[in-house]
Amino acid sequence: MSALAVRQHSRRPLGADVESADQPPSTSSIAYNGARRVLDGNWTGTSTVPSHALYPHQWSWDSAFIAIGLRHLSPARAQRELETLLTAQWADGRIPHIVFNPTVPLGAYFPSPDFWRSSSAGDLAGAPTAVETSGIVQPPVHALAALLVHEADPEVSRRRGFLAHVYPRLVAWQRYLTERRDLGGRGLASIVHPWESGMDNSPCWDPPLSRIRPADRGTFQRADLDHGCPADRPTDLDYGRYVRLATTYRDHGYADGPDTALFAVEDPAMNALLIASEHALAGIATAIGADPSDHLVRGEQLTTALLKRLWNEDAGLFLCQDVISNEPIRERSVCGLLPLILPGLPEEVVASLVATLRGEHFGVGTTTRLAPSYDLRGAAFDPARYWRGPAWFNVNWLLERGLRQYGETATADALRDELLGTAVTSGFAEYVDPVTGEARGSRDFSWTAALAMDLAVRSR
Ligand code: 9WN
Repeated sequence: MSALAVRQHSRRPLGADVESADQPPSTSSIAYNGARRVLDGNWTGTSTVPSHALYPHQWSWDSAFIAIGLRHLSPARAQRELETLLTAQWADGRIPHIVFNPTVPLGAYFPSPDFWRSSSAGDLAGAPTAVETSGIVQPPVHALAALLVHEADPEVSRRRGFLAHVYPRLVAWQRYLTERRDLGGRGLASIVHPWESGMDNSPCWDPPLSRIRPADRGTFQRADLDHGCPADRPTDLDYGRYVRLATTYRDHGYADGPDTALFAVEDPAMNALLIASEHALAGIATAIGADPSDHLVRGEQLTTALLKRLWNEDAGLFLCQDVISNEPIRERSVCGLLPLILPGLPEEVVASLVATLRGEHFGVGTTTRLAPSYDLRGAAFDPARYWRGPAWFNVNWLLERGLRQYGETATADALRDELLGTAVTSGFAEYVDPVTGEARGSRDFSWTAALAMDLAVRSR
């Protein structure tokens, strides 16, 4: 079934059994019902795995996106998703990028808990002892998710004391990023590992990664190739470098500081999500009767720093900054378009971001169905390989939100329809070819389902 064939919208209730002799099911209904099947199948009882085969634990930014979709299915379950993640928060405020399920065999995913050794190696940084986690982080989508989840059913949220419970934890998380991760001293957070960006294999990380001596091949065993096609996944050389970086961070007790970091990059997407979540914290503070002003001030300060440090007028998007070499990374990645989700950007910046999204490098509305993760014209572009070209649903969901916020309604509507159609036709794929929509990576992927569910509900 093509995305076009399922693109009709009807006004029948979502979630209802949609087959009828006289009217074909709408895309929204098909997406909603399919998404519900995926989310129910990937639910463990306390949280949702991104994919049973490839990613059999709980992932940090996945859970935030998943909660955004789950709020339409069950607000209480969406709250539980975020609460479960927060039980693994470290005393220094960090939310680890993976929370390991102790019942899953060690060999099912690499790097496994015995690699990270969080409860011992992360002792000084305040890792929990009751649960094993990784020691790195992922983008902070959580406060945004928490606010949206609350708004889906404020009554259930109040009854469960949801916001009062998560607010101090989310504040600690955001402060970890703004205070301990400002490795460049420029008012922005740095990532210390490509996995922290969530866009793990982006060509943006190639220049800083090239300085890293890869771990010896015999010292680790990849698990991803047992489930994924090698052409869709990172190379062994990249993996060797990821392992070296993670090992070094662990062996320094997961301590943060400009002197110990082998890799430190200011990523515009990470910082944009940090700012969006700071605005969401202001909303949460207001909802629980706390003072939102500190969050609003920080949001503004961070936005000023983002514009001053990372905006690049010639490229028409925000560029990553290599904090160690003190050089901008001159690659066009979709991470440089994600600040479109921020409110109050200067008009000329918005116009330029929208033009770049539609232009020859990303082709939205012209040559691509969904925004690719990386420049169509870039030397490293590959439509199949993990974050080096394929389109991802979470990224495009964020872009849709940004476009809508700035009144680009027709482009936002078209992107929403492509997202819904492609989610269905790809079998809720982890990522897709941005031009053909062909499925890549794993299927029945949780955030693809959750965000399709969100768009299906909102498109009615
Ligand atoms: C490493 C779980 C995660 C996503 C990331 C995506 C991929 C892991 C991996 O899967 O990363 O964290 O093993 O490749 O890049 O964004 O959160 O879905």
